[in-house]
Amino acid sequence: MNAPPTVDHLQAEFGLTGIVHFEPGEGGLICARVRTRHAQAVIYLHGAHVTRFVTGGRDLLFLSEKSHYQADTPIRGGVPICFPWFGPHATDSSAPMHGLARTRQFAVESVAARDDDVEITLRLRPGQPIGDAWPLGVTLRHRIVIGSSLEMNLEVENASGAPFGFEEALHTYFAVNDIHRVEVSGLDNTEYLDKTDGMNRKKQVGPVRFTGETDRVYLATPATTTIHDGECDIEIATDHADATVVWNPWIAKAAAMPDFGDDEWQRMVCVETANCGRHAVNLPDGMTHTMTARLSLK
Ligand code: TA6
Repeated sequence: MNAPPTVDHLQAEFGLTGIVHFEPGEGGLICARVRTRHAQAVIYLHGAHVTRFVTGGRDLLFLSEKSHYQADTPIRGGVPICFPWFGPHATDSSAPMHGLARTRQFAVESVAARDDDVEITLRLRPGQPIGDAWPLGVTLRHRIVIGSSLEMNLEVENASGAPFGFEEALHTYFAVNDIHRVEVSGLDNTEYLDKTDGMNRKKQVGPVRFTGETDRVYLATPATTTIHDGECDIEIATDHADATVVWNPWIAKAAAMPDFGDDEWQRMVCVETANCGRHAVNLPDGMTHTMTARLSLK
């Protein structure tokens, strides 16, 4: 298997002067720093992980000050990619939470500047099957467009010779001023599974508000939700995503996470764009599925 490219090689092949710069980031992990007319962003090759997206003077993403930056651990915050399963593995309790992609280094497939936007495509194509969860011939691409909004396209290409079933999520951590003042609209009258209450099925009435640990998988969700934090609104527009996961660990769970500050629960909320559970994808051989989330400051 070829050695991963060096920072210098990546900068020489894909760098764009004054726009995209590849460099060692936290923990020596390689990242791309992106600067456009409308926004700045940071994207790690580790997990194809967007860790920052700053526009209108505000970073839309939360990044834990306690996050680890090492090859075998996901970065805490930003936009972790959950693939090819969401949550615990269905049968293997020793398998990592949220799948395999967020702790693997992606390759840079392309970098392009288009008008005021930058598009970076990162690719993960294991050289051999990973268990039976990721057969040979399945390629995962993360096509990220940095513009006045952050557009993330998670593309699964199946050339394995057989149908491929998977779950996926863009597990986005949003920065908010105070979770007690946050409302998430767009999920009214939607059914959800309450993971804090034995996965009981419930119906959302009005906007989602936060008064304790919140961990819900909303089903058959509308394409757009909006986070209101009292100072600004963040719109999440999606394509080909049938589930939305809403999570805040609150006090006890925050204290139990070594890579998360004890008080950081007050300044974040996860609103995740997903296809999981009954909305898992079954992709025929020869087909490609793309799930999109577009984050905009309103
Ligand atoms: O998306 C919500 C969730 O599944 C929570 O149950 C919690 O486990 C969270 O993801 C974070 O998971 P992680 O493996 O990143 O610590």
